[in-house]
Amino acid sequence: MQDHIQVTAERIRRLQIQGARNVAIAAIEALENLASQTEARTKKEFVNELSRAKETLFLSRETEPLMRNAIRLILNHVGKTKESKVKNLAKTVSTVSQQFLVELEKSKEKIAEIGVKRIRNGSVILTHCHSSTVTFLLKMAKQKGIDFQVICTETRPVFQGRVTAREMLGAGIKTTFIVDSAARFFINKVDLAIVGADAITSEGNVINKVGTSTIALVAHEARTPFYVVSELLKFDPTTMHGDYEKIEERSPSEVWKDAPTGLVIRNPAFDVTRRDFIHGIICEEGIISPHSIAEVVQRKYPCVFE
Ligand code: RUB
Repeated sequence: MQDHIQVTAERIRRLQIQGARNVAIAAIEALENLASQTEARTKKEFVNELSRAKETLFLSRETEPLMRNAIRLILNHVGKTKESKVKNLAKTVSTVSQQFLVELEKSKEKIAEIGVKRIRNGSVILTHCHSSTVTFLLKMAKQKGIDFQVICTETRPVFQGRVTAREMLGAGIKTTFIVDSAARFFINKVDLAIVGADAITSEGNVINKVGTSTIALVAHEARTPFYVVSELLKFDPTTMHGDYEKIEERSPSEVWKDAPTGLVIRNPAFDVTRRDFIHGIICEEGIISPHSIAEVVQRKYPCVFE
């Protein structure tokens, strides 16, 4: 029963499923699949099975609060229900998962509708890595007939920027591809920098693909607005209690396959952009100041703090 969970976790670990939102969706679908095929005979067995799946999925990547919040939410529902029949509990997993996916989709649309208003004819937008939330927003802008262009960074070491570039071209958006270190060179031509998020801390700092904070600094110096687009559920509740967001460190071979022996290679997947460099977080509740994130999440998703 845990096979599908293992496979999904492995695909997430290997970046075959990439981007916080896609990772969360894959994890939810794997849980649903597990529930639908369960052979558990009692509620206890079923809950144990879900908990094991949770552990495996949580271990797949370190910096994934959206996935964690989604799984917590689903397991919370199962834990709280008075229902004891496994068949009905499995149905609960399916219903809650489906509701979650619908809400996630709605949030993405809402975020795009809000963000699109910041894109004007002639705008040049800089983005980093591949965020499905950012690309959805940009495609919506194109569909609305706004004439703008995109600059995307290649995003070393595993080049997720190429995914963005292909997607933008496919949508008929004029796109320029640059190496990460050229961000400073181009920033004065940029009207708006927009990036996604993997995690948001209680202090309003944003964790996203490594290199994001450099772009934020460069944008700050050039007085270019820097926005983060993110669902509120990327908020990490553990940071409220003093925990630091864990920054995943990936294999050195991603950076240099046949590196000389003895060379120390560091490969953090994410970095932290301080709230002071973020003009606003565009979320499903509107454009908010990073300072108010905990309050807004508390209002919309109190269960995250349980
Ligand atoms: C992806 C990345 C994305 C965020 C947001 O990193 O940093 O910007 O996950 O994506 P990786 P989305 O490729 O290491 O997963 O908006 O799709 O959730």
